[in-house]
Amino acid sequence: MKRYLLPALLFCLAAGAHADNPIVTDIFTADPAVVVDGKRLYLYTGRDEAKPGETTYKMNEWRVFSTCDMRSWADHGVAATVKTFAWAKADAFAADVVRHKGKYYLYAPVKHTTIPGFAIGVGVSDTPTGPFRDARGSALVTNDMTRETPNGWDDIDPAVFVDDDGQAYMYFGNKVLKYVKLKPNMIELDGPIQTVGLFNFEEAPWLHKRDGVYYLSYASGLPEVIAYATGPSPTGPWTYRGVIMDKNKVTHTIHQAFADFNGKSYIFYHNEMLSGADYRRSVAVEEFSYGKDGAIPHVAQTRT
Ligand code: FUB
Repeated sequence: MKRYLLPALLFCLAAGAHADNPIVTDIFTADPAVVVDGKRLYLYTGRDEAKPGETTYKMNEWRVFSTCDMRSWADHGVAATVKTFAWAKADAFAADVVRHKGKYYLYAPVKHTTIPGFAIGVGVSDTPTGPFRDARGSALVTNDMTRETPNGWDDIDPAVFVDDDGQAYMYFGNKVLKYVKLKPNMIELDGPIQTVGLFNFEEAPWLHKRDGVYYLSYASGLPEVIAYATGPSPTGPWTYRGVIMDKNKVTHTIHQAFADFNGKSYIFYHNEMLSGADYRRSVAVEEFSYGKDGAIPHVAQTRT
């Protein structure tokens, strides 16, 4: 049965396990991030606008969708664009959204107009669907050329985790994983940027906590697989736990996010199933169960 994608009508069909992949079929979506807020799960994605045959990312905006049953999805449209940040010029790469004290914060990597490479901006909104406005008027993290990677992608893929004590941490990076504490206002750094040694880290960090265990998942290698490590705190030390999902058939990236929702556990990711092309990706989701020891099992992609 096909999932229903509705223009922001917030009602639910019968509850049930998730149905078809990919979640969105009228545009190409990539880089999922999720927020569970009350009875709804909000899915944030980038949008791939590359034309057939193009071999670079064309990404200008972030979109938002929501569901109450993992079956019927509402399309809330554009949450933010590159133009949300007056200091940015291009490349709406993988963003993350967190809810904190009744507000929603979007952490977004974009190319800076004057500083080479990527920078990370923060948007804020009173609602999960946005639109988000620039919370600072300047980038939260800008490129420090002393730690720049050759492709200028050193500061991409922010993922923000707020621990039970209210302390927020932002993880980000390409090839080298970094993290930094955020101040309680969520829009300023609190202390120095630290680096983390993590086995075969490529990009797309995601931090979640379950039963007192911190799970740090990430895209590993190139083509990417989804791998993870666990630790006793948001800053580790991290123990490598293995591969969760194998590489895609065509798309060299995979970019995961996790959520527990309505008593079930889900992993979101992207692949090429709608287009067959690397730069025209689609977000998909799989349900899984943690092992008795808390391990995340190997998860296969479903293609129907
Ligand atoms: O979508 C552009 C980039 O590709 C993201 O920032 C990475 O995570 C990879 O998915």
